Amino acid sequence: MRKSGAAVAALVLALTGAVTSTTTTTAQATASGGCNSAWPGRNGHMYAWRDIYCVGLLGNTAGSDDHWGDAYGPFTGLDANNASSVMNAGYTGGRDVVKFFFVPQYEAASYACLDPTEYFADDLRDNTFTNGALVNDNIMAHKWVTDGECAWGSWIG
Ligand SMILES: [Ca+2]
Ligand SMILES: [Ca+2]
Ligand SMILES: [Ca+2]
Repeated sequence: MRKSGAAVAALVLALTGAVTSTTTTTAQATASGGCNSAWPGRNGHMYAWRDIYCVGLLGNTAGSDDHWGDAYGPFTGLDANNASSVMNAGYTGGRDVVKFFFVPQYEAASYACLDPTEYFADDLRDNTFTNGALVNDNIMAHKWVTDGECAWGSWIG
């Protein structure tokens, strides 16, 4: 489906010419460009935004926070169950993976991991925790870990 859709799109572009082609390219660049423009360079921090494409910063930190809905740490109150895009600008090596949790207190059965080489997950609506729940609007804690603390199917992007 995807390939035939792309072929149709290419045909439409070919038929309608350069004006349509330019418009389409600009729209796509804006959509994915949100997180690309937000990239700070490696600074040891993780980031979370309320909306997809890194819009509406909820917070950023070099540390971990075991409860995004409490009154303490870098993420508080309504930050819980709100993030729709996240970024890992951590320095590579050691505990360089951000592990996100479905419930507070780093509960082991339900998490998702973001590798520093992935840079960011600009739309969490197509990502799930290891318990199958959607990551979007469901993150309640995060912790810096080594990649050995993340199972094969737990990586998001
Ligand atoms: Ca907190
Ligand atoms: Ca959200
Ligand atoms: Ca995604």
